[in-house]
Amino acid sequence: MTKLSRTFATRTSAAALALGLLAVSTAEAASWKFALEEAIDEVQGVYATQFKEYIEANSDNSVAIFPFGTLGESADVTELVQFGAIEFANASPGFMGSLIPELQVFLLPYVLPEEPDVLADFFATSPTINETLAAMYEDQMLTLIDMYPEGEVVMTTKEPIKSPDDLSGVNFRVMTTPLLVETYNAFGATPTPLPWGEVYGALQLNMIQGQENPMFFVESTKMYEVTDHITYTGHNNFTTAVIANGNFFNGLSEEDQELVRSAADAAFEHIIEYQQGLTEESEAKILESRPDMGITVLSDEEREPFRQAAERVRQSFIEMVGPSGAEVLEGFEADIEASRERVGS
Ligand code: 6CS
Repeated sequence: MTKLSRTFATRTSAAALALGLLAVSTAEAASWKFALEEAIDEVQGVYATQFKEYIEANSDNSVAIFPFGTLGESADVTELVQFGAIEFANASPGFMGSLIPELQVFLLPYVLPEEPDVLADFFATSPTINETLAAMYEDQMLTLIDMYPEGEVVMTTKEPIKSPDDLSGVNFRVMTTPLLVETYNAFGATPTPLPWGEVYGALQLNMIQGQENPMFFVESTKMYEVTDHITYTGHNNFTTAVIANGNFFNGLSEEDQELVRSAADAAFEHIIEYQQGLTEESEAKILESRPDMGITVLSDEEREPFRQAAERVRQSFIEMVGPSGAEVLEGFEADIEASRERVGS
């Protein structure tokens, strides 16, 4: 609905009120709740703001955004969507492996493409994501609305990391998905799954000595105050998903389903563009606040032992998830290849 027709709708509501028909009219305008795993000025907040603006500019519906913490941690907001207490949430695969084991494919090291344009094309077009995995969400009474990357993951630690040996004895925080425990075991660390809200304090108290996240998040959550070294290993890009309650979404009119899909498309385009240069800007801000922060980009040679460890993680994924995992991984890699050819990289 355009802005003009919204004005018209308001006038129609006034007329409906006069005729005693307001209940019918207001039932058409819905108010939806969207919970995030991040703050409003972080990547998920920027996406959700664009999504909200699109919905509100094109319909009578409205979206209320609940940033990280206001309704709980990642696990809490996923449950709220499952119960239908809220309509939308970010639910990153890093927290979803127990519910949908196949989603752990996103956590496999050195599988997602590093080139941003290939990555964006892959998320937008992959049948493995948008059909195979989407059907697995539906089995859990969830509708997959969108998936997008949030940036290259870096390790932040108290001591410099050049090789898996340097991770020996390091309690390394990971998100709660089981495959991340396999990954950091293979990388030589002692993996410690924790919800996000406990990470800063655990680093401060030296209960853990490392964690991984995209650079924008390292900057915005001030990880540079409680860790001293950043290492670019090139092993992954952070993926998030936007989910909706399945009954809610499937019960929407075709028009509203289309509205949500279009809002997600607009927000996807915006968030991909928004992230151009974000890692570099975030690194510069970190160095401004903490000029002595150690920053290391591992060379190809230095990445090699991590790549070899990744082979073992791949085997663990197939053993843990079974034939459906192997099928998803095969589809995933074929879709990445197709994106490479399409983008010409
Ligand atoms: O590491 C985490 O738990 C968090 N990282 C990001 C980039 N977003 C939300 C998530 O909770």
